[in-house]
Amino acid sequence: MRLTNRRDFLKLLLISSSLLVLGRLSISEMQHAQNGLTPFGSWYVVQYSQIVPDIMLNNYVLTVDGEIENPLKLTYQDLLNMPSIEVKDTIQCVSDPYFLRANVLWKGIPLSYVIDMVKPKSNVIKVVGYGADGYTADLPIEKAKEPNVLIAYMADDKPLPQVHGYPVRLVVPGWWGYTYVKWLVRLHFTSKNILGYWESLGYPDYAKK
Ligand SMILES: Nc1nc2c(c(=O)[nH]1)N[C@H]1C(S)=C(S)[C@@H](COP(=O)(O)O)O[C@H]1N2
Ligand SMILES: [Mo]
Repeated sequence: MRLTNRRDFLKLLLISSSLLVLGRLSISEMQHAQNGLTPFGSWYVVQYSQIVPDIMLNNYVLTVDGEIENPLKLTYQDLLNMPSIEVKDTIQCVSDPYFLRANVLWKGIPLSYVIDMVKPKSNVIKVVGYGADGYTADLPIEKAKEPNVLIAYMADDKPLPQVHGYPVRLVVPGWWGYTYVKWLVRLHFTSKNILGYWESLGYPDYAKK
């Protein structure tokens, strides 16, 4: 009698712990429903400060400066007029890559297109992205030139949600989320080994997942 109870108790334990595991799986399955995309607007949010910039499209300017031949100030409309591509990608935060992740169909301008326009000097080694919240992340110039690295303004065919960087963010497929600068307002080309916010705190500068 006692033994049976104990067995039942163990069974119960086993069942409840497997339910816990199922519970964990079903969250991630929910996230990866429909074309493998995370339901729009339900992705994780990570930001280093409390500030969520509220950028008006009329005021938006992307400054492209540094050691380049043709510095630029691009309006939102300028960006819309440039050739765009779509890239399906998984954005993942380095601090909890299993849960802090989302599958997104991004649309934007290949960063390489803007690099060709501005003509970096031959000694440039990095592009530093600045967010309107003061955040920064750096990319080695070779990574920045890869064809699927985007200056993105759409996610799943809709404008970016405000918390995810509206109106414009970087998208760096294959690299950790901290390189995906939200509320992107400046791209700075440099021959110096500048480190971004998380890179300067010890996260890999070569942020390949
Ligand atoms: N401007 C800005 N961009 C940022 C951050 C930030 O704090 N400020 N956090 C980065 C980090 S650590 C991650 S994981 C992703 C999270 O993007 P999401 O909130 O759209 O999921 O944004 C990155 N881009
Ligand atoms: Mo992150």
